[in-house]
Amino acid sequence: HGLTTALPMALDRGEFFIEYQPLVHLGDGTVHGAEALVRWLHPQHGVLGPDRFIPLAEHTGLIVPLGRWVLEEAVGQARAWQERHARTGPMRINVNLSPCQLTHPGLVSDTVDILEDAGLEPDALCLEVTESALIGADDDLLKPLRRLAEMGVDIALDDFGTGYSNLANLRRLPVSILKLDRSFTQGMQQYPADPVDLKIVEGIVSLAHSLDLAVTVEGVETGAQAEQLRILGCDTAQGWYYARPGPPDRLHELALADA
Ligand code: G
Ligand code: G
Ligand code: MN
Ligand code: NA
Repeated sequence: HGLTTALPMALDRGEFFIEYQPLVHLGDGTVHGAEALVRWLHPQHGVLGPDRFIPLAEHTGLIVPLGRWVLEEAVGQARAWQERHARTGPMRINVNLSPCQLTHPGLVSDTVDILEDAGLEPDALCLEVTESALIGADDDLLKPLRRLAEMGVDIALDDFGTGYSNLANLRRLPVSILKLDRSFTQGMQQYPADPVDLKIVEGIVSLAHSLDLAVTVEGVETGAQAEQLRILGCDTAQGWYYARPGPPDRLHELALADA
C-alpha cells in the first residue's frame, strides 16, 4: 500500500497538521476547549482525513510516534491559547488516543513530559478513548489511565453508546466524561425529538451525572438539537452548528468573541 510506506516519511517531513473543533458549554454557548483532529497533507493526494491513515498507522506501529506528535502539538497550542486568553479562563484540549497507545509503556511518562515542557496543567488535558478500546479492559490496561486520571487529566469515553459496554462497568473505569455518539444527536433532528431517543438520552445523562461524569454531545448541526440536548442536561457540545474543525486561529477568534 503506497500510503502505508509513505507514512513514516510523512512524519519526518512535517506533512501532518491539526485542526481544532471547539467544545462549547451548552448552557451559554461559550467556548470550553477544543478537540484536536489530525490531517495529512499528502504531496499527491492533498488533505487526507484520519479515517484514511489512522488504521494504517495503527497497523504499522507509527501511531505511537504520530500520537506523541499530536499530543505535543495540541498541548503546546492549548498553552498558547491560555496565554492569549488569561481573562476568559482556562482553555481545555481534547486529544484522541488509539488502543495501541494505551498499551505502549511510555504513555504516562510521555504525557507528563509533554505537559511539563509546555507548562500546561494536567487538568487542562482530556484524553479521548473509545468505548470499544476499554471493553473487557483488564487492570494492566487501566493502570496507565488511572495514573493519568490521578494527576488530574480527564479521560473521556468517546463514541459512547455505540459499543456494548456494561453500564455497571463504568464505575470501574477511570473516566470522567462521556462523549455521547453522534447517532443520539441525529435523533434530536426534529422538534420535538423522537420520544424513545429522548428517554434514552435522559437515562444516560441521569446515570452519568449520578456517577459524577460530565456529558459531551457530538455532531450538533442545528439549534433545535442544541436546545433539546441542553434541556436534557447535557453539559458540553461539539458540532458544525458551532464550528467545523479549523486552524488554531479560528478558535482564538471564537473564544475572543465570547469575552
Ligand atoms: O477528523 P474527523 O472529524 O474526520 O475524525 C475522524 C476520526 O478520526 C474521529 O473518530 C477521531 O477520533 C479520529 N482521530 C482524529 N484525530 C486523531 C488522532 O490524533 N489520533 C487518533 N487515534 N484518532 C484521531
Ligand atoms: O473523535 P470522533 O470520531 O468523534 O471525531 C469527530 C468526527 O466527527 C470528526 O470526523 C469530525 O469532523 C466529525 N464531526 C464534527 N462535528 C460534526 C457534525 O456536526 N456533524 C457531522 N456529521 N460530523 C461532525
Ligand atoms: Mn474524539
Ligand atoms: Na466520537
